Amino acid sequence: MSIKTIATTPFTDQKPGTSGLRKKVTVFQSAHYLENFVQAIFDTISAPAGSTLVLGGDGRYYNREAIQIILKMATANGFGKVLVGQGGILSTPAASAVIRKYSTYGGIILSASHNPGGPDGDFGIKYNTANGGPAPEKITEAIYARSKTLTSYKLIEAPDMALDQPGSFTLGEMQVEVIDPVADYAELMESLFDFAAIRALLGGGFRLCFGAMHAVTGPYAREILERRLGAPNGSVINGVPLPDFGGGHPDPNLTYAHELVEIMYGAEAPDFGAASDGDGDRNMILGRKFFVNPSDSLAIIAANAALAPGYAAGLAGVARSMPTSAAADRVAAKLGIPCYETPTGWKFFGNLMDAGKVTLCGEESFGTGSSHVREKDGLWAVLFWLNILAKRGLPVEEIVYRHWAEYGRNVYSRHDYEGLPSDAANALMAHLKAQFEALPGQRFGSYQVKFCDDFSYTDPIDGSLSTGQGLRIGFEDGSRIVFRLSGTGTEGATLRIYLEAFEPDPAKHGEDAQQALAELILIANELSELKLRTGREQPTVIT
Ligand code: VG1
Ligand code: CO
Repeated sequence: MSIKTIATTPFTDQKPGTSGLRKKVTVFQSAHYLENFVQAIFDTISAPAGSTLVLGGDGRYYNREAIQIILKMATANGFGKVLVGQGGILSTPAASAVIRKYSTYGGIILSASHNPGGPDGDFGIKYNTANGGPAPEKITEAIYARSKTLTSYKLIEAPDMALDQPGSFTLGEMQVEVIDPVADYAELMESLFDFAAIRALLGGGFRLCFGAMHAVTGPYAREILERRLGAPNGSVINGVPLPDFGGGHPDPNLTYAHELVEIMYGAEAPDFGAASDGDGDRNMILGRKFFVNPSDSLAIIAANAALAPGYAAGLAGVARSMPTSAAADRVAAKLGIPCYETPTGWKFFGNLMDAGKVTLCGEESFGTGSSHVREKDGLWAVLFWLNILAKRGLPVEEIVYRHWAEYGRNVYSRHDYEGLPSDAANALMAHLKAQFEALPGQRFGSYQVKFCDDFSYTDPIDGSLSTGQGLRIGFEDGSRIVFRLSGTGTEGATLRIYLEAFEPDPAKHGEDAQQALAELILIANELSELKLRTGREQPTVIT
């Protein structure tokens, strides 16, 4: 099998966003598009000859084809071995676990996460480094720079490989090892949580429902929740991964995970509900007729961490993305550990975890995780909650209310406006920024502006600076509004408005978040001239 060098012309739009490069499937299918980006990765990382790579994806449409192409390119580029998930499948956290366990040079994850899939849906590709985490900005920027100058890529001509059975094969000089995508991950979970206690809980009449949304977590959830922990068969719904996620939007929130939400808010609702996204790194936690806000979930996990064997020794620190509520900060303060505030996206947590500064990390966007891997981890969060529930013997809702009673409640909501014209969204952000000098000191109803800024972050470990990470308007009483444009969409722009207010009074903790935040919502809409500029009356998704 000879190595071919294929001439190509560079693309100008291969700039990775919040989490890798995401485009329509049709874009990735166009001539040389995937190949160029993969070659840009290989050129940038310059792995020594013979290095090992991990490869897998969330099973979405085009996953199988892309895996075959990348294998042929990996051998032509001198890799010695690729660990590929059976059928081309690896959830994002499982890929991170495999990179770490086998000390590989890095890994390529094929996923557009929570974005819809199918022939007209989205596809994505992401490079993770040897620590198992998403490549930091300096690497993604270098990949982008390389993609703009590339004139050729390398691959071998060979028949497609059979990847549906475990085994070891050769492709050119390279070894391809097809691995069980679940085994290593499940073993890691067993080492962190009290499986015996969870098994006892599930054997004692406690009922759960896990919505896998026809995405990658189905096989993981079945193995761990049903087979290893003894939840009755059928506890995992929509557990068969499908290339188009059954036509759904694999985003575990109250809007898109509606099937699970109907079960959890219906008659005879189970005690615990959870869902995960396309690539298995997000989680939504529900009690019976009760939604746990992801920012609260992070704080509650931090406060109860010692109940899980893997965390009994204590937490080094916690980190949250800037738009995530400060609920975790309050827990950190009480525990006497540091709390870091990073830009949105898991790639900013990696250095803190590698340096041993933090154990738990979280994002308001249904992302929670710890230093057991370097990605957020959906099923891990579900198991953490089950571990807490098993040890405390209280309903989900009661755990949340008791937490608020102890720490106060950071009332929180995110309003997403999806599919806006990019020009309108950019103009809205510019309009907000233009008011920044005049706003401090101004009063709006019961709120007085304390500060405004465009969030920037200096990494405390390597000193790298990231600017333009979201517009913040902070008020004197600690409430705040944050505006950000999404970096994961593939069509137009998505505006995210994050709203947060602190409520110390337990008598008011039962209030609906939208009501409690109503005044802030109005201020946000007015300051941004939202309706005028976008024509929208209502958000697409409210969390
Ligand atoms: C969104 C979330 C962010 C998350 C990212 C990737 O990014 O807000 O918190 O890290 O998705 O998650 P954005 O730029 O659209 O706001 V996933 O599950 O797509 O890997
Ligand atoms: Co995801």
